[in-house]
Amino acid sequence: MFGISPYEYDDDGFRDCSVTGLRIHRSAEDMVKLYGLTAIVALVVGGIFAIAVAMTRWELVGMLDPGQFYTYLSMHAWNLLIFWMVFMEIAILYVGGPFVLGRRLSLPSLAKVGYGLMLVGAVGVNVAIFLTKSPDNAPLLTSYVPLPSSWQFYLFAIVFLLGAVVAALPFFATIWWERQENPGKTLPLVAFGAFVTSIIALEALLGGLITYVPTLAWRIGVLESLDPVWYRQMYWIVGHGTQQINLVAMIVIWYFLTHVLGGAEVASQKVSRIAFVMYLFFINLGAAHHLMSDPAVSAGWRLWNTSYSAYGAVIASMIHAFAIPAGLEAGRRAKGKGGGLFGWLWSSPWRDPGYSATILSIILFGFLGGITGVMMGQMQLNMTWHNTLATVGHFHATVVLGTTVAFMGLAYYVLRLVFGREWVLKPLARIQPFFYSGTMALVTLMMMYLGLLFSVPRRHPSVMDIPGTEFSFEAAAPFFAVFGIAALLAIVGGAMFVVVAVGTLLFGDEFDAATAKIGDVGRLAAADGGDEDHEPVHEQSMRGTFVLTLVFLATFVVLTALNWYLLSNTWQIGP
Ligand code: HEM
Ligand SMILES: [Cu+2]
Repeated sequence: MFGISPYEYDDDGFRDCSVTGLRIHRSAEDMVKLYGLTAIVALVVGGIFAIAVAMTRWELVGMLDPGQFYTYLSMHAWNLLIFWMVFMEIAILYVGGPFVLGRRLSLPSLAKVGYGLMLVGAVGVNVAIFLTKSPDNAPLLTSYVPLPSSWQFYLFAIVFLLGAVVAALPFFATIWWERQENPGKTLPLVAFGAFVTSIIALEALLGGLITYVPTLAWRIGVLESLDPVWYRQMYWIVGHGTQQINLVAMIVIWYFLTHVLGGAEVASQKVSRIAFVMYLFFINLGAAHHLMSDPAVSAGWRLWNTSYSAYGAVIASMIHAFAIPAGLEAGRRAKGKGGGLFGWLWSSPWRDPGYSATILSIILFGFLGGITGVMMGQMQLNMTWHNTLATVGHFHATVVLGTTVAFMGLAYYVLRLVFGREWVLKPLARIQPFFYSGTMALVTLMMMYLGLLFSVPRRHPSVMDIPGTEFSFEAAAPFFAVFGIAALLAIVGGAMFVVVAVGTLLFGDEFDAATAKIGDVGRLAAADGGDEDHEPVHEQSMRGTFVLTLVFLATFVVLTALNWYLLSNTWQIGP
């Protein structure tokens, strides 16, 4: 497909990847290309709208008027959070299933039908949002009832969700055939993680259909009314669920790329698998953390959710957060790559954008996205975060610093290993992950400060005041200046990725695995089964990771204490 792959396939349509050792079938490879490229188009569209949205929130520029702001914000959210991510995730399923298992993609025509539906849905949603006219409202991400959006918006959202369900079916069929033909074999960890991702995805997508089908019926007058409380509960099955697909897909990439590029060896596959299974049980309960300040939901449900259920998923995340760096440390020590406390980390291949993106994603997701998520997921602390810019800071730390950066890292390797092209503009590619995540980290921090210290609201085009009141946010202006400049730089960082990716596709030389530098473990075959001639991984020290864990714990404690202190200052108690 696209006629730009230099690879040759055997008579059955397979080829061997000399870098990963995977046996790849053309049916899956073509679809990975198609979905991956479409995702990048969505990233570009959403990124362009980021400029206008950020430059409106920076009052010095004040780009859009209130009427336009919500339309642009909705375009930003749907293209990035939904279309960029979900197209990419289907590609990841096809890598995690057929690629990793060395199989052809089952039911390939459904992959095409699914793609067609998703594309029609995505284009339709874009047009519907862009043409929104009163009395309809731009939907934002949440399209909360009873505010009406255009019926076309709901319709195309349904088409997209349906398409994604159809696109997931070939993955399930591939796994099913694998089980039929090899009943005794366990799935490799990456395929197992992809399988868990797909089950969470299916739950989320079905939740989305349960939400949007009645909403469409209501909008076109078939249903007289729709209960807003019901809507909010149902909506967050898909709203939260899609974020958990992002999370689990990102973690699968972390395992995959630290292994292929950095030589990581997971210390206990069993523990990592258990952590994936815990997600299945607990992650959906987290959906209620979006309703922590919602008066319609009972306090009992909120307490149960915050105090017990959510932590089942948090523990699973903590297990991965330990297992991945520990696997990297042990794997690299065993191969003699760096001693001392952190030698294994400093010596690792930071100049490889696939690798640096992965490590930056792990660190920044953990420290900025993860810690803030657990804090604001507590019923009490939620009161200081809810509906302020701090919330937006939190989720840009998860979906941008975490998922988007990890997806970019994977995309660098899809360009090389699937499209068979060597990167162009290598110096630019080398700094891109650092530049993008560094500036974006600043953006998220500023959003958090603005929200927590000044209570600047989210989703608000008029920044320095609240219209109709005496209220002024003047004191926050310096933070907005840093935010605005960092946002512009972050957009440049995103554009750098697109320039390298598109340039590579159009002008890249043929990728030569024999001479190219791939991480620093060379041509490590994923299929090598760990029987290389190096020291046993289990005998390696993991003290570096242990120290990092203590630093993480300390940060967690300090930030939580600080947040409770800020909460205690919110209201004066007593005379
Ligand atoms: C350079 C990159 C980016 C910048 C500068 C940026 C900036 C912003 C700003 C200023 C807002 C509006 C805050 C408000 O007024 O409430 C926003 C909202 C949002 N952004 Fe981004 N963003 C970027 C990338 C992304 C990416 C990559 C994603 C998803 C993967 C994303 C997802 C969202 C979502 C879901 C919203 C909220 C929409 C809503 O409230 O309904 N952003 N962003
Ligand atoms: Cu959530």
